[in-house]
Amino acid sequence: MMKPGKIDEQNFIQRLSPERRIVVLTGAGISAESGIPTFRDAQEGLWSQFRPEELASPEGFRKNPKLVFDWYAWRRQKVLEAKPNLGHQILAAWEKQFPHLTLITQNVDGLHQAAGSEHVMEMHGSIHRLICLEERHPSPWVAAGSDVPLCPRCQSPLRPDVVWFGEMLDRVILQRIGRALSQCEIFIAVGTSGVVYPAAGFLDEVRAAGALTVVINKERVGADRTDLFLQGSASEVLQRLQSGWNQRDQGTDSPAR
Ligand code: BJW
Repeated sequence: MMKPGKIDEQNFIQRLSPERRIVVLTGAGISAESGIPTFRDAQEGLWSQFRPEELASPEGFRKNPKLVFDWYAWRRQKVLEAKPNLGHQILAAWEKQFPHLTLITQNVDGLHQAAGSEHVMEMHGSIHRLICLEERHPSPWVAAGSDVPLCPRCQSPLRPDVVWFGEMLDRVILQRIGRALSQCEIFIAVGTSGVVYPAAGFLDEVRAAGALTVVINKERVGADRTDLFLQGSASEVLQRLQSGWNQRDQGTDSPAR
């Protein structure tokens, strides 16, 4: 394994190639430039008095379903008003440029798909769907009245189809993620605080197995655990990598092995 910071940006661009098995993991930071509050910023205003675990957990929902439902309805409204940004668009273009790229997102906003990414692994579900609490019957979104809406089939409360703290991730998605990570040669984490498992463990896992790792974040998060740390906004850094790749692709440089 390389020591942290052992590779520079130019060297990384040289190593990119359509043959490489690349995994990109995105977090809330990539959608921040679309005006979507990051997960930990989403406790703003009205919601600032609550801890994330109170709003994003089955216990929180059972204790105060209307509060949690309203928080998700507020966040979903922000998402519906948002547009994907350059960061999402570049990753959508990478899906075509790099045929062995796997895009895993912790985000529930659907903005990667809105930007044109066709194969997105939404590991924490989607804010655009509802399921019922007891049987997980799917339902389209319905607004809450004075209480949370109920499942038309079994009358249990409807909740967003997202993965809350203490809940298991979808088994099939986990298997697909496991396969992608086991084959991964280049791992890029974009805009995630790296505190929520299992996603928080991916970087160490692939790095220990010999993959090259890159972390992109506005703050110095994870800089000491990765081969390359690029500080800046997701769209700015991805754009820089994209132009470096375009120049290399049009030039005569051959990829480093
Ligand atoms: C920018 C930027 C810009 C801003 N450009 N960057 C092992 C050890 C310890 C605990 C556990 C463990 N395994 C499991 C657990 C328990 C728990 C957990 O991880 N707890 C931790 C808090 C310690 N995990 C679970 O419960 C998971 N389930 C599970 O593992 O099941 C088995 C099990 C259960 C119980 C015990 C043991 C095993 C499920 C986790 C589900 C997480 N769900 C949420 C809510 C989803 C729905 C919703 O969105 O409301 O997912 S929580 C929340 O965090 C959300 C996010 O997807 C996730 C990650 O957040 P993210 O994306 O990193 O956002 P932020 O806001 O934290 O960070 C944004 C970053 O962007 C910052 O760094 C900024 O600097 C940066 N940034 N602008 C670039 N423009």
